[in-house]
Amino acid sequence: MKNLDVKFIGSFYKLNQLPKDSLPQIAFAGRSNVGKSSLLNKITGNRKAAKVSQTPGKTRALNFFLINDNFYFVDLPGYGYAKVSKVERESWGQLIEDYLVSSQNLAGLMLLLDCRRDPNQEDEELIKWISEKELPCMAIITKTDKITRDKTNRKVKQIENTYGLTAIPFSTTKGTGKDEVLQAIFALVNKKK
Ligand SMILES: Nc1nc2c(ncn2[C@@H]2O[C@H](COP(=O)(O)OP(=O)(O)O)[C@@H](O)[C@H]2O)c(=O)[nH]1
Ligand SMILES: [Mg+2]
Repeated sequence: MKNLDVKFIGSFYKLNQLPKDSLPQIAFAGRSNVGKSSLLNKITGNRKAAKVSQTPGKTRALNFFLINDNFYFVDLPGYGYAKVSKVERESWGQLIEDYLVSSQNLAGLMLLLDCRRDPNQEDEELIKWISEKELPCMAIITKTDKITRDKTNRKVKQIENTYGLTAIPFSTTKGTGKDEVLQAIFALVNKKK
């Protein structure tokens, strides 16, 4: 697939700052270090997305990227970072929940899960919020180059059976899953339009 055209739109800390147009939005979530920036790099074929998302300060914001002048990627703050205070952690959670619950243009959530870990409480909360809204949620199982193909298949089945989500295995080093993730995203965008 061709590279995507990526334009950084802004980092937002409050819902009333978000773009007011009605273009579909695809949100990306996951605990910090799960491989979200690497995935955004890989699927867009563009370093801009990940670079912005790693700028200090912006890691706590909703980072909006306009893709192909047609829809948005919304990079949600990573969670579960040990050095962060409880109060700070709760305020991020609140921003994410408010966004997921209130956004009219959200086409779906891509939830990144490390293949070697079990989903944590925050992962499960996200799944709950999005399913209460009856919005599509897809799991992306990251870093699958770290485990065998057998283990990857078992992990995919486990996530699908436990949460009722479609799960896509992904690896930035091997390039696994790029086309599947992009296809899923385009399908969600077209469904929303
Ligand atoms: N082996 C392997 N390492 C990865 C993969 N994706 C990300 N990483 C590594 O995991 C670490 C965190 O990645 P990053 O994209 O910054 O995670 P983020 O905090 O979720 O944005 C970095 O050291 C990456 O090089 C992958 O598919 N395979
Ligand atoms: Mg990152």
